[in-house]
Amino acid sequence: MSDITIWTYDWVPEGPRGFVRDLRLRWACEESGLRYRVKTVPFKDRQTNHLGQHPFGQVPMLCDGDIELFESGAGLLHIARKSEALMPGDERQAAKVVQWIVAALSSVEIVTIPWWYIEKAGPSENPLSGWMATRLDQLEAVLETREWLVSDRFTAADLLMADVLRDDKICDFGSRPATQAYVSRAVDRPAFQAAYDAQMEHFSSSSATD
Ligand SMILES: N[C@@H](CCC(=O)N[C@@H](CS)C(=O)NCC(=O)O)C(=O)O
Repeated sequence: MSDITIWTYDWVPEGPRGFVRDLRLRWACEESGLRYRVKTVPFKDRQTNHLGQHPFGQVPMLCDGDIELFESGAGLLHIARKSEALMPGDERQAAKVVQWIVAALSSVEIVTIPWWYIEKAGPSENPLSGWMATRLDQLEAVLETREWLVSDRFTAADLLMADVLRDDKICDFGSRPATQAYVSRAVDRPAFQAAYDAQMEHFSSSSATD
């Protein structure tokens, strides 16, 4: 019996809906067949209002019984360890899943997020475009050789890597057919669609505002 609670904001503006990182945890629960409930902290005054749960005032947080975690990667790993659906039982394959989860966060997202913010800010030359292109080309070379990152099947590593890459600005920056097909395969999964729809419904039905 699962006792998982995913914490997110009570409301966010329309722009980030569908991309708030509680979606990573919702998606992981959906893939694993684990039931979860959602609780919220106010978006308003977020910098200070839940520092007891998250030292940076962000979301998501995850509770499972008496385990309390912040950081979507930590929450994802916790959920993934509960089921073979996201984490292979074989120790070597599981280590590779952890490796690619860390890579998604600290080698790919570390480039995509600042690049995305600069790109969104305006028409001037984005100083991170060279770094971004190199990193995405390197990943493209990997994805040209395999359908999924580890074990010839979808794992938590793909969940996170695809979530890092799935924004249109990122996915459409240059032509990388293997990466684009990889992201499509991931987001076409029913578990992603269920998680996405649940997040959209959560924010659109909220009566809270900024
Ligand atoms: N490294 C963190 C990043 C968390 C993060 O950026 N959360 C966003 C929502 S997706 C947030 O809370 N933004 C509000 C803010 O930073 O004030 C994680 O992966 O959990």
